[in-house]
Amino acid sequence: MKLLLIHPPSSEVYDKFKRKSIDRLPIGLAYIAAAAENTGWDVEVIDAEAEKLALPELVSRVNNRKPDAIGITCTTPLFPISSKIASLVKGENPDIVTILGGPHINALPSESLRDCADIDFVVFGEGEQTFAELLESISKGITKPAISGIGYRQGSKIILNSHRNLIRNIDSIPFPARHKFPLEKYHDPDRYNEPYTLMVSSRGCPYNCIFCGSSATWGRKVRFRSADNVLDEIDIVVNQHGIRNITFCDDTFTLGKKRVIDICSGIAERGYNLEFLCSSRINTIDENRLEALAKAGCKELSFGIESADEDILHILRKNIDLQKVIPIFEMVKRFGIRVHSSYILGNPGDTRETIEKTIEFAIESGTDAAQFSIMTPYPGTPLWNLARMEGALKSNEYSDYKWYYSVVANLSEVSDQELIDYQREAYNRFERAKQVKNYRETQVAE
Ligand code: B12
Ligand code: SF4
Repeated sequence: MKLLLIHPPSSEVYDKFKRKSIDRLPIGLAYIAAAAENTGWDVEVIDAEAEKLALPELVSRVNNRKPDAIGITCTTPLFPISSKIASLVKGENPDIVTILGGPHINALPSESLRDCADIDFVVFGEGEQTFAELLESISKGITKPAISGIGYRQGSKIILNSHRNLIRNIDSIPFPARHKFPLEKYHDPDRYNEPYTLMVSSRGCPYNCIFCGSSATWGRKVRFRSADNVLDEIDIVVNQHGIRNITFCDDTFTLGKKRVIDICSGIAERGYNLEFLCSSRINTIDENRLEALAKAGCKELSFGIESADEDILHILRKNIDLQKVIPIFEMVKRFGIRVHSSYILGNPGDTRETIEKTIEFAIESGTDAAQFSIMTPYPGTPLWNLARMEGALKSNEYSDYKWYYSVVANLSEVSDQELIDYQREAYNRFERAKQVKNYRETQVAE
């Protein structure tokens, strides 16, 4: 049996907003590919984003390959295009089984089936075991599989099976099937070393920020891979794929001090000569971890700060101490590691004053790079529930859920247009301030 896995072309959604395309390994799909390979299905992948395929070209490629089933991964802004792919494929060949998975489906499984009649199955939650079982059922011709973690349609009724328990020991999960993906097409937007890949060393986050969609997939408990298991995967990516640069896309890579230090010491001892980026939090970093990270080749740490207003941070349940942010940034930089930090504009309760304060904070904080997003209530988050309760959801068009230059629900005290202007202005002001600072530094050096 033949399976085709698809990473949809997100540039169709993002190009309008002049965002760079996202040429990165779709790592969830790579895990799914590995799980599918173990079932004996013949697995192929089309990364339409990396290959810059427009929809007609993608669909004709699918038709040429004549798969028995296709699996598409999607976040919320990519749900419309993913559904469209399912419909176009079905339109040409109704026998192809269409399966959708990914963060949007994890949050809204039955709504996704309702929203697109051409999706045969949704897989929600941690996907590996569910997908492997579903493929087995499909190859046996079972039309109503009794498998937890799936949904499907029976006549006009939508059937949602029970939720699947998370895999207890995540060391047991097969490594992502990178050999199926066009690794040479993936680029690190910050242009550190290449070849470049993504890796995940833990699943989940114990925090509770109201805007975050992570728990819709992973719950509130973190499961860590052992340092040895992570190092085994690094061994493969370095020695088989020649990788020189990794982004660890854990929710918070620096959680669990001993494990972080063990992974970093392992990287340093093995002399991989790697560069890597990872995420942190103001309360999960210290000198010991920084020393280990720097020795192992960490070039950048990213921090979610979100707002420079204590009350707003409280509303967001961010649980960080604002007073510690600048001293921590300074400490990180002392170890030769760049700081990236992200901020949200248009939070519940945000006013012109709090937004100004946030932008000024980002400029003054010493962060090397900053991301300013417009508050977006992703399905399944407490923020989404709040926006719905307040009747504030303006758009049912999921391609608008992208943080950039569009306002899906405005719970702040400033207008939509002002938020969009503030986002542009925040980037401009941040860049201008950086240029001035760099200029001053070169003058002093000369
Ligand atoms: C790293 C990351 C990124 C990276 C790289 C993503 C990549 N190439 O994989 C970058 C920076 C590019 C990125 C971009 C965006 N991201 Co992001 N990202 C993450 C993050 C932190 C980790 C993703 C990850 O590694 N997951 C690990 C893998 C194993 O999990 P997974 O992809 O969910 O896959 C599992 C299941 O979902 C399922 N599955 C997935 N695909 C499929 C397909 C099939 C067929 C099946 C059966 C199952 C299945 O099985 C997988 C294995 O168990 C998550 C937070 C999180 N912890 O999930 C946010 C997250 C996924 N991102 C989010 C968002 C919003 C975005 C952006 C929209 C932001 C923006 N405005 O630009 C874009 C969208 C990009 C796109 N093309 O869709 C939201 C998604 C919410 C939602 N409902 O859509 C999350 C949850 C973060 C949040 N704070 O809410 N992201
Ligand atoms: S935003 Fe970061 S810290 Fe907050 S819950 Fe999500 S992953 Fe955890």
